[in-house]
Amino acid sequence: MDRPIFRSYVHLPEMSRARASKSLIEWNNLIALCPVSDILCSLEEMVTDEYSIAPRGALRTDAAQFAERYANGKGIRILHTSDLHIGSDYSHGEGSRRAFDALERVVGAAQDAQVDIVLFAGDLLDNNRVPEQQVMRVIDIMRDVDVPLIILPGNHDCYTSDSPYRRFDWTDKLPLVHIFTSAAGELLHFPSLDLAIWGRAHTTYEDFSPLRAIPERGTERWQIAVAHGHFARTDYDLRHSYIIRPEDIEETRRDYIALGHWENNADVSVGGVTAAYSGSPNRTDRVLIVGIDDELSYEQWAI
Ligand SMILES: [Mn+2]
Repeated sequence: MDRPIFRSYVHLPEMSRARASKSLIEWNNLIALCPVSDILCSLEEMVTDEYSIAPRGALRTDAAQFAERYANGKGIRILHTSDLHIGSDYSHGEGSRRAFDALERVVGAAQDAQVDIVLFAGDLLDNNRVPEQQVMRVIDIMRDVDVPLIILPGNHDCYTSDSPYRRFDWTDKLPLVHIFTSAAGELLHFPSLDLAIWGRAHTTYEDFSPLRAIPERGTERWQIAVAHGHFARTDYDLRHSYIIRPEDIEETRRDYIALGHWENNADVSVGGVTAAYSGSPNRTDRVLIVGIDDELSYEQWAI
């Protein structure tokens, strides 16, 4: 299989829908020659390019500048990232190397920004067959984080019976890790931060609506939800799985929705609800830092 030809179509950010359709037809001729995981990853990338929505806010490259804002010691900082796809071997076997490199830089950013929480909004792992050696390497890298690490299983690393989140003991070496495991949703409470975080794990490969019918806000001042799915702006988008409609976001009444599934950073705020895709740091070389003092905002952080 000549992968460079296959992937050449997915790196055209200006690709029109007509050209994308033509590419899809050409892809169909290649499908028999490609591992399914390659096709899924590349389709995700193309969809992301086609639906790219501009990120919001300035790109920070200076950690000190950010720290200054919180110099008074007040406020909460949360690092939001997603879609590292650890264990992916597409892209000439470079996928895993890039993903581990990105994970190390994410951990470095968490330390530099002195965040209170690190949030992975799905697809940290590329699939449920990621070997033990790679999972242990992930855990080893994460050991440098001394604040709560919250992991939402996405559609690639869904919490099935053979999930690496079940097969290996994450809490042994990461006492502050929390992995969402419930299809019904779970609410995590952080009393010292006056904050709650709600998340609903992907627990099967079947389709569902990640933000539909989420519970009312809790009693804490700040309410965040984390979800892994596809934001649909038009009926045309409804052909995708894991749909998040604009009204789903607005009806959460949360202060922030930390989204994953798209490879690019995108702001999809609706009404009074701030919502953003962090994008994959493997590709964007950035994470989002959510800052909460008297109000909530987020900034892109180059890593
Ligand atoms: Mn995904």
